[in-house]
This record gives sequence, C-alpha cells and structure tokens, in this order.
Amino acid sequence: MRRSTAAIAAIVIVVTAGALVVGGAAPTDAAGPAGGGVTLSMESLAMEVGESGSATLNIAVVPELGAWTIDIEFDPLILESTGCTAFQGGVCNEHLSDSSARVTGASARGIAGDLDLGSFTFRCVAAGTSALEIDIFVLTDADLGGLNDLFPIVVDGEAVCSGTDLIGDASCDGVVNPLDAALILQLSAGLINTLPCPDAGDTSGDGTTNPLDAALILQFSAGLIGSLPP
Ligand SMILES: [Ca+2]
Ligand SMILES: [Ca+2]
Repeated sequence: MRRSTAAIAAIVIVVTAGALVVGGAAPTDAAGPAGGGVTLSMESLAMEVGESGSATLNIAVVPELGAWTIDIEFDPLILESTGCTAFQGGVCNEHLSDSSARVTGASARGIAGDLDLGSFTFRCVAAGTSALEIDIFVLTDADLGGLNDLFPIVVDGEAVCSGTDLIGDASCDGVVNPLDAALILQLSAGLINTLPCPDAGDTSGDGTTNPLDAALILQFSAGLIGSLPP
C-alpha cells in the first residue's frame, strides 16, 4: 500500500514536471491512435549462473507517449530480479512479484522518439533459459481529448543462463565438493525446487538426481572414486 501511494505520488510529480518541461513541445498529430510502426522491445541477456546483467526496455519510434505501465515477466527458477532503473521520469519496482518487475510513468504533453523506458537487472540463479516477456497494462498517447491506447509491435527478450559442464557441480561454482552433495540432498528432501546447475546433479548418469548422486560426490571428494560418473 505504501509503495502504491508513493508510486502514484511520483507519477503526479512526473505529470506536473512534464507539463512544465515538455510544455513547449507540441505533440505531433501524425501518430494516430493506433501507434502504427511503433516497436516495444526488451533486450536479451546471456550470462553464467551467478552473474548479473541488465536489459533495457525500449519503445521506438513513438510519435507521442503519454502513459505507460509495463511488466517484465520472467521465470523465477532461472532468474532473480535484483534491480531496475526507470527512465523518462518514470517509476519502477523490481519486486512486483517473484516473477515480474514493473515500470510506469506518464507525461502530460507526451514524449516522442526512440525512448528507453527502463533498465532491469537480473541474476542467474540456475542454468536454463527464461523469457523476458513484455506485459502491457497501460500504453497510451497524450491526446488532450482522451488518451488513446497504443498497439506497438512487441518483441520479448530472453535470458540464457549458462551452467557448468562439470558433472557433480550442482552449485555451478566450478568445483565438485560436499556443498554440491548438500544441495542434492536438499533437492531430494523438497527443501529447494531446483539446482543451480540441474544437469550436473546426476552424477551416476542414470537420468535422475537423488541421494545416490550425493553419496557419489562424497566418495569422490574423499578420494574413494576417481571420476564422476564412477
Ligand atoms: Ca560446486
Ligand atoms: Ca543419478
């Protein structure tokens, strides 16, 4: 509730500031309410598990943008949202939910051009690919006679999180040790939902990950077996 109130207050400030700053720029009439030719796109990312990266949400080329609320949906098993920065006087929330981040903003007279709306930072928590899916809640022009929805071409992004090729390295840290065994036991007990590097957990090579794989890691760590799979 406090966040919503703050966001609304910030938007009011943005609208007020927009009226002052953008007041001299007359909105173009060439846009039309349909926003034809406008593309709303999210950048893609490629990272190692444990690394972070930022992707920008862009709208181009928009003749007149008046209000926007746009969510970026992602897979929380692959990505963690760790930050965001709003541009064009907007406000963002990197923790809208465990699987979405939001940027919102407004301009009284409209802004035009090739506009970055926000930069979203994610950390790879597990190997795999997550969509960075654009979900539009509000996207309008700034028509004084009534705001008209824009219907841009939407280009989603994706984040590819690379894992390890090292069998047994369930934690994706480049070494095989009892930490990996502990993670596999936590997975088997239902304490965690996935491994950072799921494919590395099957140390026996039988297609499933279970306490036997943890036991093999401990045997490997103790020097009882020389390789994984044994
Ligand atoms: Ca490891
Ligand atoms: Ca196995």
